[in-house]
Amino acid sequence: MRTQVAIIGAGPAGLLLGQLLHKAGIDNIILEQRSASYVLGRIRAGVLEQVTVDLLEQAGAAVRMRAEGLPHQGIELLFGGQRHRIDLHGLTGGKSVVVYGQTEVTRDLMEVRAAEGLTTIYEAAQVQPLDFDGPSPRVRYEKDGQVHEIACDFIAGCDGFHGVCRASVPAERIRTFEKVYPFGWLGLLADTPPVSDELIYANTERGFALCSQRSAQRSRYYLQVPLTEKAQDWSDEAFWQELRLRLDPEARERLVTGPSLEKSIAPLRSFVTEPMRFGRMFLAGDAAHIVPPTGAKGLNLAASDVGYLAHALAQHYGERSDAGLDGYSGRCLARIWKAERFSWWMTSLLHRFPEAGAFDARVQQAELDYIVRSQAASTALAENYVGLPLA
Ligand code: RFL
Ligand code: PHB
Repeated sequence: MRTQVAIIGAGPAGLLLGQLLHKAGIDNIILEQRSASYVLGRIRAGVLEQVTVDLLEQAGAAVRMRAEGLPHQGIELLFGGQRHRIDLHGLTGGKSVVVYGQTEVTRDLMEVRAAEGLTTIYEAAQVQPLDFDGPSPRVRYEKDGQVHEIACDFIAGCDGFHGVCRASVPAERIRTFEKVYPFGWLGLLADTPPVSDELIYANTERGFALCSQRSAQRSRYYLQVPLTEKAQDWSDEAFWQELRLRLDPEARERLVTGPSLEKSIAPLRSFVTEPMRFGRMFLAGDAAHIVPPTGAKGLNLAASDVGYLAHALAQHYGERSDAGLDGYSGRCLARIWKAERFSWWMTSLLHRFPEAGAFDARVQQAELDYIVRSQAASTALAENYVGLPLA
């Protein structure tokens, strides 16, 4: 088998890249180790920046998002028992975000890919990128007990944090930066109306909480928990009780509870790989970087990486210029580090850190109070939250 670009991983990065390349007339094959239904079962991100929305439009995968996505013009910060609105729209000259689940983005991309008749090989085992330093890279994999190889011009490593692409690079050619946080997020999805029209980010003495949503009838909530906790030890009732304790009285009153559709714990981590190109292999999305979810940036960074990569590959094939490919790492990393900074900052601002003392708690409260009272400070939060422009 031969293709121009072999894409490893059918998460949002791989699927969006495949579609953007197809629109540019570049053929590609996606290899995914899991089944399509497994990929769709992972409940993750919920907030899309305008840059991501635009790329989904460009990919021809935005019809349902336009109809069902919920535009949000503000978020609420809850601290000291009170909620304060950050007017994203007003502070950024009219920008907003769209609340639309990663599951739905993935489903839409899978559907357009299938409708175009493009090849995705699910349940591919032992996937291995080979010879990416030379002119003729290959990807080897096993399917139904048989070994296959795909010859290609380029490999796109869109295989997430635990993928094989980054792991295939010799250690001396890669530099990583990492920060692990001493807590995780316990998430719960339920078919109940959201407690508020807008997302609530809560800093409380009992820890962080986030009230998010997927639709007018489906809510997504998160609680900061110690890393020692296990999702199966949390009954739905225990989750709702703890959430109530982290809300303000009005929200507590309005909270509608119900049986969970999903409950899981995600650890929080900041992680960056430099560079993101190794010969003819390019890393994109969580394969190259991780942010803690507090800034809602992970999926959006995956989208902007593949936006840059698709553009660079189109330049390579269309204009015979490698300027975009040569500049890929630098261009991505400039944007990634700003999102890393914002996500780390939002995490530090809103969570309880086990080692923090009374002084740190007062400083955190003072910073929150400053943010909601100062137009300059709330503008800085708003412009990062809606997403910095593409360079
Ligand atoms: P993914 O989604 O992990 O997809 C990688 C795919 O590669 C496959 N794979 C392999 N395939 C073949 N061979 C191998 N050896 C392979 N190894 C792995 C995997 O099976 C998988 O299908 O990475 P991608 O595409 O880069 O997408 C990144 C996003 O999924 C991630 O950044 C976001 O979900 C992060 N995130 C959020 N991002 C936002 O922008 N806004 C949010 O509101 C937001 N909330 C979140 C989040 C992540 C969370 N968790 C659980 C980590 C909330 C949570 C709780
Ligand atoms: C979500 O809805 O899953 C979500 C929303 C905002 C975040 C993180 C996750 O910051």
